[in-house]
Amino acid sequence: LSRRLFMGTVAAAAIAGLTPAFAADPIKLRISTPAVEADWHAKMLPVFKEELEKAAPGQFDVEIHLNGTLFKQGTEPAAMQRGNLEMAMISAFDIAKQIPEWSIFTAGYLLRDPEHQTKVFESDIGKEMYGLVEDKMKIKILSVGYLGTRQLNLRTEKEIKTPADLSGVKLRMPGSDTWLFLGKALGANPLPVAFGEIYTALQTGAIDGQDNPLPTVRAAKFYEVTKQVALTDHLVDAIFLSLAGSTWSKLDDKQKAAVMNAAKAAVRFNNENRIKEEAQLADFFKSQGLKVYKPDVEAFRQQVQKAYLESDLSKSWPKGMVDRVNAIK
Ligand code: KDO
Repeated sequence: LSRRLFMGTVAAAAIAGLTPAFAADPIKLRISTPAVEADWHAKMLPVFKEELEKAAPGQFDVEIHLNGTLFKQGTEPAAMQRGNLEMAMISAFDIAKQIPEWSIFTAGYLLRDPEHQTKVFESDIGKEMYGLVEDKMKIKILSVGYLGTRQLNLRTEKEIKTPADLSGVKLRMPGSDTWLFLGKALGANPLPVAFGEIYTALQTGAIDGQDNPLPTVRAAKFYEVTKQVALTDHLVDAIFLSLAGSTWSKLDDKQKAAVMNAAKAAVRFNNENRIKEEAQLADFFKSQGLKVYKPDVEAFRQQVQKAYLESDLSKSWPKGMVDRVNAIK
């Protein structure tokens, strides 16, 4: 009977003018992110969708949910692990909550620039660290994207030259221990606030400032409610375009390759555009009336690196990993 039913489905598909392979429901891939529409990691998602459609027509149904409307910032990994979400762009900070070894990539002044970041994750280090995420979190990292280099962006007037100048400054950080650690290591008084609430918190003075890469300061319009940017370059930040393991394991080899290639194309689009824009934004913010300047970056580097190396976080880093990361040229 089941065989006859199956034949019936094929016949129905044939009548509808479809081949059986296309008659199957497309695999739904919902992507949830707090990113705003104007930011490059949001703009790269239609690229992912288009590339995937080209490589595997009709086989996937990609839905893009921005502004944290589907899942709140930081809740995406758990949602993927429970089978409630197929895709997200997660951070090293999200991963470090479940895999302490990963806190190495939350450390300020470790990765040197976007090129170093890409090379590190394309090396054996990437293989090992992605493997941990696959084994322990059942999440498949498809590709790493450059989120930009994080800078201090404050609504206050006083220039920040050294970590001591941040003493008592209410610096918004995303809400997790490793993020707050970074804020503290910089010398500030860190306060957890969700990304979507930063603008209002700056406007009302609930916080004195926030840290994000310049393209995000532009895209989320934080420059409208702040007075200065101190170019501390404290974190070469990454986002990892990821798929729930339960979804990944349902794909055949061709589909897996199509998803991987689409992810790489999307990330390439993000990286190229973001790097280009990042280099031009100091002038744009100056034209908007903000002060943009270099503080004593060495003073920040020394204080931040010391804080990490002396912390409990660094005790969980894989042996020799700092040296291996530094050795990648
Ligand atoms: C932020 O909340 O500051 C942050 O930059 C943290 C990142 O990990 C990432 O979640 C990002 O926000 C969002 O994608 C919004 O750009």
